[in-house]
Amino acid sequence: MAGKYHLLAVVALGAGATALGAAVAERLTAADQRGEAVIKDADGNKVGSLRVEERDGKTRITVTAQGLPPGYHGFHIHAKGVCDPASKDPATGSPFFSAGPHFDLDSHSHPEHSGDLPPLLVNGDGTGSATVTTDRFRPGRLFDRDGSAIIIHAAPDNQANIPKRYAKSGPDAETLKTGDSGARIACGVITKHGPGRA
Ligand SMILES: [Cu+2]
Repeated sequence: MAGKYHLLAVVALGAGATALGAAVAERLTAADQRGEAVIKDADGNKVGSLRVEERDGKTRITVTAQGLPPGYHGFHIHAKGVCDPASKDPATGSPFFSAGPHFDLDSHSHPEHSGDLPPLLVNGDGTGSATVTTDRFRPGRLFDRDGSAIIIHAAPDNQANIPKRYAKSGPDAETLKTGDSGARIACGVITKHGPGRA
């Protein structure tokens, strides 16, 4: 009889451990699907923050910014999680060249890159905020080996919308890469939201 109870206890303990393991795995998975970034300008001043999370099977991106020039700014996720203001684009001199091209899970053109987002509108007082949902990637895809970064550009993003009356052959290669958003004025490395920081 005693042996039977012992066996039951072991089975119950085993089930408990499995449930605990599943709960931990679930939490880690949820954490894998959340990211955040502190956005800084080329002088190292904090100009914003970003949150990335999974919501209803889509990716929700929330940004708040301050201290930026008013107007529309190209706003994209770029392919590498390196925000080095001293890394200059050899063609344009723009800082944060280190963040690489637009984040893309395939080989799309602008504005179909996975990381292409609506432009960020900055108000007269230098603040801006937006919440965007996208189904072009899951948050976990941002945490590949070389990471990813959010970039705010100096100029509006033309979304490669170049009417035929301006360019008979359509947008050129540069426009299809960048949307002519100009220099990179702010950058934030997107890091995984750590477990226990929920
Ligand atoms: Cu960009």
